[in-house]
Amino acid sequence: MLKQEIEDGEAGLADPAFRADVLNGLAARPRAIPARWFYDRRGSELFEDITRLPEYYPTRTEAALLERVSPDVADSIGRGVAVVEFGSGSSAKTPVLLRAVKPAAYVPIDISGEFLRASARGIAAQFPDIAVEPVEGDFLKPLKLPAGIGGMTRLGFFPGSTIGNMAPLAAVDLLRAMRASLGEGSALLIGIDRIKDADILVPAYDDAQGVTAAFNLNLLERINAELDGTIPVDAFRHVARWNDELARIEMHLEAVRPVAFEVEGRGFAMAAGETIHTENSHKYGDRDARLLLAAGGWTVTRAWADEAGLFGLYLAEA
Ligand code: AVJ
Repeated sequence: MLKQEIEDGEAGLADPAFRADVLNGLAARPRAIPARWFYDRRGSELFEDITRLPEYYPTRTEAALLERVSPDVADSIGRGVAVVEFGSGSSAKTPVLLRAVKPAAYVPIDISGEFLRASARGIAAQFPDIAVEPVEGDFLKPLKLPAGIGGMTRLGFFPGSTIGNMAPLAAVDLLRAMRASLGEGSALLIGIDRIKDADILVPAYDDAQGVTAAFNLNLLERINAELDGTIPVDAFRHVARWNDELARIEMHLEAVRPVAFEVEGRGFAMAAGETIHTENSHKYGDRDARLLLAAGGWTVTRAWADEAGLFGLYLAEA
């Protein structure tokens, strides 16, 4: 069976991990479903649209920053490098780094094999001198890297402030897993979104065009399609709020009226105003970011931010 059929739910066979996360998450108090399940085909398209929104500053700020500092990264790291990208997706930010660093090898890692192979082919065509060796796998666990990059200096690349999706405990686990995968003496280039005024943060996650709302609500559509759900999507609204104590943007789906529905034959009821917590996006000040990296076994050697101080890029060594 094709993987995409499973993802689309056309074959009526749901991913067991999705099923477990949704059923457990809806039964839990507070109700919560992990953010990784946003990214079905439609969700990935909507996220691409989010990155182009006027209110969503992270993607364009990081891209401009990367453009500016890639030559400095190249100087720091030297030659004979293997760039290892964690959760490479479409590898959209990679060419800027590869052009500056001129690595001998590029190892994109992603759980979505289909996406991974397509973007690996694109990079290989664009950079004929770089050996492209994709690894299909879950980067949350230590991974065995291709034997071919054995003698090279490893430069891990983790852009997009994806680390912000994880609570600090999980973020530290991930940084340690990356250290275990890359090995001592390796480097990591990581993008981390900064704490800033709620007037900038909240609109970035609750845009005027309603794209982020559609992205959040699409999770309910996905549950209906893949898990035999009867959720009336119009009974929910998108909520983005800044949790100052925990320094994170939270996204929730709030029931606007009392609602009852089934998922995989199990019944659920929610009162008006009750929410399903769907995402955390943690933000880190400069010292918070350094402490997080240190807890994960990484010492910062260079750090950069855009002029407005919206977004940070860190080069660290294991
Ligand atoms: C992909 C996790 C970095 O937290 O900013 C964007 C996801 N969610 N708008 C983020 C997201 C809503 C994004 N990350």
